[in-house]
Amino acid sequence: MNNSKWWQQAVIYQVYPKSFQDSNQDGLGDLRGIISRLDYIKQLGADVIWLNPVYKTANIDGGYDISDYQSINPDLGTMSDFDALVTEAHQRGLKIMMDLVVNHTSSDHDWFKQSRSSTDNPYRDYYIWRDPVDGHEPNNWGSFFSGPAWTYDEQSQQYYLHLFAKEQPDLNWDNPEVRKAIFRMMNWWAAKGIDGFRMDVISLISKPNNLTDDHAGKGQPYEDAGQAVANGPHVHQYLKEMNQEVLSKYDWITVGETAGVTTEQADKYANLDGSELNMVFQFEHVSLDGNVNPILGKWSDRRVSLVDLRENLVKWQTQLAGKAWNSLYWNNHDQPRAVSRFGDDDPQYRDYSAKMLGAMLHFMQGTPYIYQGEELGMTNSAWHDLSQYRDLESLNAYHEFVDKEALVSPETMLRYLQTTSRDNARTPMQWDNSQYAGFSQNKPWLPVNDNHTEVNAQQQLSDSNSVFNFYKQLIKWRHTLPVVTNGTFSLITGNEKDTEVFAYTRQNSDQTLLVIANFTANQLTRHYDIPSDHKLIVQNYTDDQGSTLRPYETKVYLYQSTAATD
Ligand code: TEU
Repeated sequence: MNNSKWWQQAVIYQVYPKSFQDSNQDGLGDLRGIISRLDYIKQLGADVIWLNPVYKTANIDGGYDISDYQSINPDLGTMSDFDALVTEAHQRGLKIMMDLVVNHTSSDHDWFKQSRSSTDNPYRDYYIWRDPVDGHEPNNWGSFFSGPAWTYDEQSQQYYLHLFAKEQPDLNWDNPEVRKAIFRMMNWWAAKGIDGFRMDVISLISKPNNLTDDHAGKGQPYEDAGQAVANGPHVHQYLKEMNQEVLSKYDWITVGETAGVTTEQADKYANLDGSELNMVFQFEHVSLDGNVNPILGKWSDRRVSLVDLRENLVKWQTQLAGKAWNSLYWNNHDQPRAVSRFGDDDPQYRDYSAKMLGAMLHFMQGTPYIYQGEELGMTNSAWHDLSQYRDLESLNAYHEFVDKEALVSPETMLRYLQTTSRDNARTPMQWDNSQYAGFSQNKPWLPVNDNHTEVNAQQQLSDSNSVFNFYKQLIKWRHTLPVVTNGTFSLITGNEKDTEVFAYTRQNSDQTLLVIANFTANQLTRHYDIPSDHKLIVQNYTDDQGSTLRPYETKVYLYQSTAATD
């Protein structure tokens, strides 16, 4: 018996619409393109599609700068295409989760145009305006996308706050009218039949009471405002209000993108009592390789050690157990490709390590996310030229650290972009080995990865040993074995110090899973107690060599819990 909620047993497939499938041959992915690939997502076995923003946008930040919440970006299609997508998805038993971006709007949104038009406009208080202090910005906060988090408006002689680009002004959630307008908009989408929301930077919506200087320690030129703003004084009040006004009315999936959240805070955002959201989507395990230099922040080419990675993952597994719910992911549209970052994208090990990472993640507790192309083992783009990049975060960082401040050499920064840029994940989906990978017949907006001739869906669908078919199995096990959802997580005794292998169990009163993952290209020997009545349900080599673990080998054993506890 599995008493879990549907979204605890579900697997999410994330679609970045601009890079998934082009149907009208303009080099940009679109909604009709997604419709044409629904059977592929269904074949994989995922339950929910998370769509990155599809709304009207000024297109400064990949659609995260919305100029109208209730219309569709014409580059992607029309509202009737969107309705068709929902209908076609539902016909196949797939759900649609939209992106909700309400920490900020685009500066092209009508609310902001009104707001900046004069200090007494009724929309003035929809955003966060402050007088200059000594002729400068009101405080020392920096934008996540470089430079100050404040921009001066000549006409009204005040600064407005933008934690991201200056074209992404922050909404003032302390204004009840703002909250009402957002909740109204969410209910409007509900009436269109969507199945939930992933909420962009929702942990940042409630700003500290007095917007005083931050002392995070980054130093010059502007401080990282993330910690100062995350989990602000009213965030839980506002989410409870959202829950009452909107979420509680629907059987939705609701995911809070919660940068800067701790496990204690997660108990509030994603408490199993259902008072706020279903689950958090947090960043700790994907932040461990950054911050080598606080000024450079995420920009580095360091690899995280298995010991640090495991310690973090285990913390989230054990501290949320029975209280709150977490998302499981290796990559998304903001993060480098999983196999390049945590595995080995050398053709010799690419498939083995992609499968190993998949198994390791999918048997943990939480709701797993597969980012488009991960199920094929798609890799980072490995570009050598700045002109190939489009992402504003990457371009701004290059200009700040190389051109303006001369902190790093062009070669070093290009290497950091190769490992860390968001564009690594945004290259077009690799459907086949044709010139533009079956994504489009015309030159795509971002270059296709050269390795699409080897790494593509067409090849993998016909190969029973492919990464795609391995992921399909992982999803099938989650759907059939309750222990994957509800089992207690435990690290194998002694594993916390192992620098090469991650080994854990999941156990409920009926069954136990033992998951073993070799994180290295070395052949290793490890002895684990495995009852004789076991079944080997998942493996990425064709035979079982007992205590010998080959490069990136992963094995998942299933056995009766009674045998394990004897
Ligand atoms: O990202 C939030 C966020 O925390 C980013 O700063 C993230 O850490 C960074 O992009 C990683 O390099 C969300 C969206 O996922 C992202 O695409 C948007 O650009 C951002 O919010 C602003 O809406």
